[in-house]
Amino acid sequence: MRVDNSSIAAHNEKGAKAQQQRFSFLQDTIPNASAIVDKLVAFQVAIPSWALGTGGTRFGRFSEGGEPRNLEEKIEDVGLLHALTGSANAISLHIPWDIPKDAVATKQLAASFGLRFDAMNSNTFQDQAGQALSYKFGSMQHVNKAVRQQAVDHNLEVIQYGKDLGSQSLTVWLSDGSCFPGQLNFRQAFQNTLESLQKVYKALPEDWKVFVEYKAFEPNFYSTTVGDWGQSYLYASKLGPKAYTLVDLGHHLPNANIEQIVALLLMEGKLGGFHFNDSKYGDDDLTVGSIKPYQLFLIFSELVEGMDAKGMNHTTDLGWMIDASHNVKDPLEDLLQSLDAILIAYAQALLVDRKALAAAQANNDVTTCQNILQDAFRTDVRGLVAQARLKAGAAIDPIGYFRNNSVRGNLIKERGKGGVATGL
Ligand code: PSV
Ligand code: MN
Repeated sequence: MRVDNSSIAAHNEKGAKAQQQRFSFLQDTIPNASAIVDKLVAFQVAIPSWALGTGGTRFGRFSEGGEPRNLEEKIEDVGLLHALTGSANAISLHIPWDIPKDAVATKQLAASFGLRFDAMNSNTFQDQAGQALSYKFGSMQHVNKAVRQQAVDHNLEVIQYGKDLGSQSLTVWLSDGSCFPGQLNFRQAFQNTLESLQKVYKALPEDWKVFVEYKAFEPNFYSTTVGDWGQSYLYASKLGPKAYTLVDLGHHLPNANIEQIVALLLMEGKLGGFHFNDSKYGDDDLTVGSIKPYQLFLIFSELVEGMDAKGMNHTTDLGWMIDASHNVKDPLEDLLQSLDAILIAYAQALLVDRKALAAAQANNDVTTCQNILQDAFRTDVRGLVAQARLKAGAAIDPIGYFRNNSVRGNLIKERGKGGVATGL
């Protein structure tokens, strides 16, 4: 299903007057409102191919209907998100869930929606049908060299798929670890993993990056071999300049100060990419900004400050991606909400008066420091985000469009009620 421009124009016409009033108020109250809108227009977030169907838990899965049945339909869905928001111009594939049968045609289809291929994701956390050796006791950390080599070979294959599609990065998330004390020799597991990653790193094309994603626990519950940012940073440093740490917001122990982690990784030039989501308890994969919006803002505040300090391009110098799952919401509506939350937090971070904050910090004026951040956070920037969408030719109110135009209903008509998209 393709969204035609005229239906977006009709939608925007209805909301135009209210938006104009909202934006002109913001222009009066925020000195750099138009410059912020331009930054919002430029900002793009990749959508994971595995988040387009309804997620589930080990207890059950409740399909929304009209889920994409193949890679082509997943690309269509991301095209739809991009048409409605103007801020989702890439798709990130997980192999082997989404192997392109014909890379040229797949690339062409994506391009017809204005999409490119973001990071490629390997999967050595599940056994596949016909696979020679099992990952039950890990992949790159495994005590058996042949299993480690199988995991390396899989990653090389993923790089090849990515090269064919024009991707320029590989994300490696390993579920490797142990469930009980004594099960693993930690140093050996680390060294095996490092050696395996080094083989993958060697095969990386010149203009590619590899992101080493960490996660505190699950599916292993005693130790994880890439368990936190320190371990990821160790691997990334030992691997070389094309290796970076990837921060998935849900992969920390409760109450971790993610904004501080981000600030330091950025300072060291080792922050590579992001997986946005939100959580209450663990790796809940909830809608971005739905539980801890202030934390999301604080993270963006560090990102903006840290990237500006290094003269980095906000849009292109880090890999931005959503990694969420939806048990009780329409996946497309959920992704629209996530994209909105990301842009809101980014816009608020752009509002922070950096000079005043630095001065207050230098004076140990704690009250003013807090007020400066909270002033920005408490500013209603939704009119700026809507203005950016309008400027990009997208919908002022994407969820309003989605509902008024019965998008899910049309997808169900087209694809059927019972389909279940591949993924977790
Ligand atoms: C693991 O929990 C993770 O965050 C990794 O990024 C995986 O690739 C993805 O989720 C799989 O669902
Ligand atoms: Mn992730």
